[in-house]
Parts: sequence; structure tokens; C-alpha cells
Amino acid sequence: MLAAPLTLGTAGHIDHGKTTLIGLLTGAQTDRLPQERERGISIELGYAALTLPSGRRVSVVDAPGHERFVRTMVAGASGIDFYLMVVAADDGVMPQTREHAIVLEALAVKAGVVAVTKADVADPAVAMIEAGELLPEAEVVAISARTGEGLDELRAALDRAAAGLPGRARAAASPRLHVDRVFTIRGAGTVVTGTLWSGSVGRGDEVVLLPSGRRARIRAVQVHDQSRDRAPAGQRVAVNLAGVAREEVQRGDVLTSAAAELLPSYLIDARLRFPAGTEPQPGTRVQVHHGTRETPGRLAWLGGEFWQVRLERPLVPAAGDRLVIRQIAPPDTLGGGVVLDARPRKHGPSRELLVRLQRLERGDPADEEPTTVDTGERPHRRGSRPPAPTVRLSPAALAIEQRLKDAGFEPPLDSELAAPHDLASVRDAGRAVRVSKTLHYHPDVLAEIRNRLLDIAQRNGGVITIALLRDELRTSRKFAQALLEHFDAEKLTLRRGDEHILRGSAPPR
Ligand SMILES: Nc1nc2c(ncn2[C@@H]2O[C@H](COP(=O)(O)OP(=O)(O)OP(=O)(O)O)[C@@H](O)[C@H]2O)c(=O)[nH]1
Ligand SMILES: [Mg+2]
Repeated sequence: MLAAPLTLGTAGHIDHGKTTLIGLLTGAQTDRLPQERERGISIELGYAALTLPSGRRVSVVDAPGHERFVRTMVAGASGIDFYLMVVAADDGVMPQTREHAIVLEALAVKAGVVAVTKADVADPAVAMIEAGELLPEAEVVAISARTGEGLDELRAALDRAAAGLPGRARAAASPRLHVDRVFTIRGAGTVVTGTLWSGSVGRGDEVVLLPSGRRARIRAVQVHDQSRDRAPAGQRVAVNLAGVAREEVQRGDVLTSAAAELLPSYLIDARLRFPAGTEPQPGTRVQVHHGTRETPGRLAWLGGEFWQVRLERPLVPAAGDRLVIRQIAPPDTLGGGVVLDARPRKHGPSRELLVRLQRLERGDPADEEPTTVDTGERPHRRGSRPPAPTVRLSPAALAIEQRLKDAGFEPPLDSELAAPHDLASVRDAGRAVRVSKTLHYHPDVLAEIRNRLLDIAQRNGGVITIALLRDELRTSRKFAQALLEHFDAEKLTLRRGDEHILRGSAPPR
């Protein structure tokens, strides 16, 4: 049986020789637009077919290197199985070399090869060392597009990188194609192309386009200009859709089957990683990339590496998919991570949520009751609360409890919580704690805050300030102040001017 098809994506700084190299490897000129040929730079994604010495069939997506087209590179790189990072010998590792490496990391594209090009222009040794430091897992090969030196070695290295990759062609999965190009062919109608992430597509299949929900039938399928009855995942495919106008579909849309459980979503719970020092402030507006689609959104911190991504326009995510997070101004790639819940409710941090997200990350079923509480970042080790009396709450009271729990460190005002007697019954049942004249917290959330407070005190010689608690909880001064006054009243802390001293700790000088 033939090994599963794979998709290779290029990466690297502008003008380092990606398109030239793909041309040499495949015979295809992937810069199609007149502006690209005139200016000598790639603007759009380019596509080519490559057969490796082993016979392995590979689709190639050639990305532009220009700093203004990183978003295009992200769209092209989502769905690739391995990368070809190109670094010019005379230039070495440059800003987009690094930025593309962050994108690949965010997308969890771990396998790949580095080609140090232009070895005829400069000694490649330094660039090879720099590239090896940036991508320690990759083989680094020096090549010259001018003399052909190193090309056979590069092909062999690509084959070695491909050998360990399983491909994506699982017959049972639903098809998912993130559209990156739409065009019309006279007499045939609308054609969409993309990297097929999963499943397969074949002539006659009924499909649905998301987020619009438009249904369509597949009239024809091509893989690198060859007609196919059916094409499996892991490669570039072109799909001719019957009865769909060109205007009804665009880059970023997802083609899937009606049976798939995909749905557009404005909220995503995710585990995100940012290289040291680039973690965005919670609440910052960022650009969120998924598949070939992107939208601005805000990041709400849930604790540890967990965030809720709140989007301005819907994405079409599934659990396990990757996200790339970019800064809007000045544009830069911050990091990214994995979707844990593709359609969560809107919520803030809570211990229960963290337990659930950790479960999802491990791939455990998430809907069982948590048995132990582990917030990941800080294990729950102090401040246990007495079991709440078992009181039957009305549905309205239960809804209030849920809202408090979901709201985490920033609960709604009492006045936003509807009927006062329902709130009172939640409080009487021990499932809401009055923290100020206008605020209640859920006791689980409060227990977490208490732990955080003890941590601050430990780090800070027993002293806690409003600013320290605010920063620890990533909330506003208003909430931090109400909480500290509550802990003063509870005699956990003692106020001295602007400082709150943990009782029982050594008094400060
Ligand atoms: N001497 C020499 N020139 C090269 C080599 N590889 C590429 N070039 C030249 O470098 C220039 C840029 O090459 P491209 O392939 O367009 O670079 P690119 O990385 O695709 O550029 P963008 O897509 O715009 O990021 C062209 O003029 C190539 O002819 C090489 O190995 N040796
Ligand atoms: Mg190019």
C-alpha cells in the first residue's frame, strides 16, 4: 500500500529562496501573480506537487516571507504535516525566520528540515548553527540553487522527516477542508481549494460550508490537476461545487459533511503558550487564527496556561485544533496552542473549570464530577471549607450559583443577579459568600482566592496590597479592594495603612 500523502509547507524570511528552491525540487513556478513576478516576492500561497526519492507523494504549500504576509503564511501552514524552513547563508536567522518558527510551534508542526540556501554566495556555517539553535530537532542542509549543491541531500532529509509521519488519512473521520482559494472555471462553476485536514472528499458527496451553513454537492475533485473519484486527507485538493456561486464562499470557510459536529463558535477554551515575556495582558485585543480564518478577539485568563478566547467573528474549531495568537499593532506572532473546548459557555476562572480543562487536555472525559482539586499552577493545599448544608435550591437559585461560579474572580453585582430572595437562599445554603455590600463570590472561587492571597503573603513577607492581589488575580482594583476588606473582616488579614498583613505572620518592621 502507498504511504499516506503528506503536505509540506515552506517557511522563512523574505528573499531567502523558498520559491526558487520549491521550483528546483518540483519543477513548478509557484509565484503565479504578475505582481509577484514583477516584484520578485511571493504575495499569495503557492502550490506544487513533489515526489520524494522514496516515492512518497507530498503536496507543497509555498508561503510568502514578507512581514506583511505572515497571516497568509499562517493560513498556509495550518494543516501541513512538516516544514521546509529556508534560511539564506548570507543573511542567517532573521525576524520572519523566528516568527515563522513560533507559528510552526503554535501549530504543533514539529517535523521538518532546514535548508540553508545561497551557499554559493556565503559560507553557510554560521547560518547553519543559528538555524540549528532555533529548530534543534530539524536536520540542517546547505544548498545552492545556483549550482545544485546539496539538493539530493535535501531530498533525502525530507524523506527522513516524512518517514516518521503517519499522515491524516483516517477513513472514518468527517472531511474538513479549510478553504484557501476560491475561483470559477468556465463551464464547471465554483472551485474551492485547501489542505484536506481529515476524512476524504469524493464526487457526489453532500457537503456543508461553514459558518454560512450553505449546503452543496461535490461535482468533481482534483489533486494537483489530476481528477480523482475520491481524495483522502493530508494533501491539497480542489473541489468543484455544484450550484454554489463564487460569492457564496470565501477563504476561511470550512467545507465539511452535514453529519460532522462542527459548528461556528464565538468562544473557545484553550491551552495557550507564549514564549517568555510575550504573554498578552488579559483582556487585550488580539488576532486569533484558526485554519485559514482569522478574527480579532480578547483573551480572558482562566488560570495557568488556560484562557478563554472571546471572538468578534466566529471560527469553526474542534477540540484538539491549533490556534495562533498574534498581536494586532504592531503585528507580531505571540504564540498559540490547542483548543480544549470548542463551544464553552462564557465564564471566568474557577477551580472546577481548571480541573475540567486539565481533564480535557489529558483526553479524559470531562463531564464527571471532579474528585480531587488541582489547579495546576498552585495545588489546593490550604483553606478547606466546611461542607455546605444540603438544601434544595430552586432553579432560579441554582442559576445564580452557576453564574457566580462561572464568573470566577469578577462576579456580577448583586443587582444584576435578579430576585434578592433567591440570592439569599443561595447564601443560606452556603453556596454564595457576601464579600461586600454589592458583591457575592462563590465559595469555591473564594477558596482559590484565599490560596492565592496566602501565596502572595508568602512571597512578600506577610504583606499583601490591593495592587498585588489585583495583579495576581488579573482583575481590577475594585474587586481586589472588596476582597481584601472581606479578608480583613474575616480576620485573615489586618489592615495597616495601605498594607494588609497576614495575621500570624511576623510583623513587618
Ligand atoms: N545565488 C543564489 N541566489 C539564490 C539562491 N536561492 C535563491 N536565490 C535568489 O534569491 C532571490 C529570492 O528568491 P525567492 O525564491 O524568490 O525567495 P523567497 O524566499 O521565495 O521570497 P519570498 O517568497 O518573497 O519570501 C531570487 O533572486 C533568487 O534567484 C541560491 O541558492 N543562490
Ligand atoms: Mg517566495
